[in-house]
Amino acid sequence: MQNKAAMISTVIEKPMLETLKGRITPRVPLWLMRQAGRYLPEYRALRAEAGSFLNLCYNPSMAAEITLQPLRRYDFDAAILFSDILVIPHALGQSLAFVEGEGPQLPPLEKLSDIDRLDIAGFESRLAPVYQTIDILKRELPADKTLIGFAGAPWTVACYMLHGRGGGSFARAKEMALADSKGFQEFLLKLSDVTARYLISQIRHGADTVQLFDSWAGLVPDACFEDWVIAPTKRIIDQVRAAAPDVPVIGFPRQAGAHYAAYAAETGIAALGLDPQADIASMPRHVCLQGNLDPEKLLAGGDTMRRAVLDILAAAEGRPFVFNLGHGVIKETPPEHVAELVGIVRSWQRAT
Ligand code: 1CP
Repeated sequence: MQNKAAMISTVIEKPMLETLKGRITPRVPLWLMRQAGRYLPEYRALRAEAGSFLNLCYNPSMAAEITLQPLRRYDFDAAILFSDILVIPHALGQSLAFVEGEGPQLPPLEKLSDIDRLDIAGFESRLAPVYQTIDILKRELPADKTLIGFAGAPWTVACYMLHGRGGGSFARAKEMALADSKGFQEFLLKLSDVTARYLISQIRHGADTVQLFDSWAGLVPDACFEDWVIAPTKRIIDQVRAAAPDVPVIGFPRQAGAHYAAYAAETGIAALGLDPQADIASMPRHVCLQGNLDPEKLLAGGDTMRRAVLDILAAAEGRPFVFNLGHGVIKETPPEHVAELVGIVRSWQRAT
């Protein structure tokens, strides 16, 4: 009996995980950034019940439920842990509030060296609810689904820690970084080490892969890209690989433009997340690709979306590719458009 059980378990495959590892599977794996969230009425209902966004993130049964909500509606290949990139500064002791309609707000650090005053020792225990969420998901997710853990990349998290709020410019973070490049490098390396620890813990609890969101990579001056984006990402990946050599890491340096190739060549990522501006045909061939569909096309739906989806599938044919958006689902997106998108990807046939 034991042998039979072992045989069966080897047959079960996770198409998304296989693809990240460089295989071309018959099924093009599909998930969407922000697939759980405000466009879903069942998310909005739980969010209202929880009272605050952070309560949701730190409540394992609610966070697991939200993670699973999109998979109950759609034939996705992966679930992404429901949490936020800002739990790292929060777990380091920086206070954080998500203000309705305004996004996250943190009291910005006064100086770069303030990172040494943060509570690195207490950080893992504050994140325990996130690991408990993963424990629940590991039990509840079907065996063919891939569980994605994640963290913000150091530059993007530093933007919020130093500027204090979102909204796109992060002028204060950039000013502080440029004024003291050595101090900022140390800041990023410290953040890299806690981020690596966080991702390794997610993997130990059962994440099959992890994604690093560098949402604000496009704000980095060209001359600083190597130091602010590539070096910290490589440092994280080296540590994750040493602890978990088989776990592929997805890197998403949004709006990295001409730097995509160096990022893929130097960081050690297994898969490269593409924003809508990235051109699939000119991307490096040694990594898996993911993403690229403009979230506005999903918002629009209909023929506009169909044409964009088919163009992407054709451009990525013949290489390991995970279908996804080039950024998160826009909150006004009708849930039926997501169903339509899944239908198009599922009915598409590979060239033989
Ligand atoms: O209900 C609400 O009001 C909260 C909205 C919300 C949600 C649903 C926030 C606040 N975060 C999230 C979840 C979230 N955030 C996930 C969950 C998993 C999924 O994808 O389904 C993930 C992976 C993130 C990651 C995240 N948070 C990023 C990186 C990806 C990206 O969108 O660029 C960033 C930059 C954040 C910060 C953040 N958290 C929330 C908001 C509104 C923002 C952006 C603020 C800004 O514009 O600067």
